[in-house]
Amino acid sequence: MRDLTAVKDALKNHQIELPSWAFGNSGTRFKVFGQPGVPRNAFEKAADAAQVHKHTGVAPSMAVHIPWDKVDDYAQLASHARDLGIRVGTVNSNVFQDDDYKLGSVCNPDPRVREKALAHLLECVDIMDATGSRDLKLWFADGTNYPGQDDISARQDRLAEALAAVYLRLGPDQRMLLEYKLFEPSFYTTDVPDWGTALVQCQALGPKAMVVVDTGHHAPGVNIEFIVAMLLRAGKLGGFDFNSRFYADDDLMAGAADPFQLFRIMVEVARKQALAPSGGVAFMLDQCHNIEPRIPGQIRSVMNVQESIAKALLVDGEALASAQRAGDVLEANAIVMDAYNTDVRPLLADLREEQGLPRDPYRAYLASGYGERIIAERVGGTAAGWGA
Ligand code: RM4
Ligand code: MN
Repeated sequence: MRDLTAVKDALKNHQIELPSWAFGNSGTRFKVFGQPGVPRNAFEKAADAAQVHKHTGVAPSMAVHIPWDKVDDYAQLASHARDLGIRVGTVNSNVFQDDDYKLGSVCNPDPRVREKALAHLLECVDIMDATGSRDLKLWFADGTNYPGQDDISARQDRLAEALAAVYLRLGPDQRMLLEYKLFEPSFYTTDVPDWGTALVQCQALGPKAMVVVDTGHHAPGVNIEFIVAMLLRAGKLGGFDFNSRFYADDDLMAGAADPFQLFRIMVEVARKQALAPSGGVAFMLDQCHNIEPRIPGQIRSVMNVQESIAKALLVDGEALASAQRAGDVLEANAIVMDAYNTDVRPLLADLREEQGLPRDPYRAYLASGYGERIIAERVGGTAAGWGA
């Protein structure tokens, strides 16, 4: 059993970033079920994100998505967030919702469209300068639907060219995180479909280019913790987009479908000492709350991530290493399973209490009255949602 003080210290230092878009209305391509009290703009999203931090104590930043979170003055948004006790985190670019991007953005065969997409990515770096954000997250919907539609390798060249231009624009402390996704919206080829493609593109750029692992972006059955171990070994794991899936990119609450997978991923991260902010891994949520209330849904996700980390930290590293050296398969597996099967909820509740936080952030939020207040106050205007 690990030293509990060390486990608690690691948990205290760990930070989880919230996605602004989780607070707006979202849905499937069939229907968006709007909810009352939803934010109308990025400022109100920040207020909701601050509630998650207030009750959990571990979510001090909110990622923004441009143009969904477009504001006139980004420095003002950053200072508004600071006043609320949080900060603006990763800037997510969006080059997938404009008519021009039908055949792709930075991989489009038309140079005019490529230039337009690149200009948006560079604008996102300007926004990072204004907000003081470290990371630019790049996810491209680019790909093709039919064999022969475009040249697979020429599209990689166009991608590399755009990424190189963005890379050059980054400040000394800024990074770009390249995200991969197996398919959707493209169904035949996707230009960044997997960690191999993302890694090859990032390695060609340099140390400020890192790979993001979105847990929902793999084929069923893929061993994500293996990918995480490989990226950590290469020094290229820039961050996670946590969400949970049963089938494809379901974007459900982290840890909902397969908490054991989340634990196995965290074991790899914890064993490489990459949990602390100094490890350079951004732990972000990327979720949509289609049917459940959004703020408590985010709180639940944060708690699920925390529980998986606490369990990962409970793995007895020395005993595991010695069982592995001895080739004791059953003992090594038992050590990992003992940690997973530990109920860490009392440990986390005690830790929160020691920090002056509620023992149960989910119930504390429900009792706070904030949910009722925003329903009463946020009347009129247009509720934030996808497709800004
Ligand atoms: C993508 C990807 C990106 C997210 C968009 C909304 O599938 O996960 O990270 O920004 O969805
Ligand atoms: Mn994502």
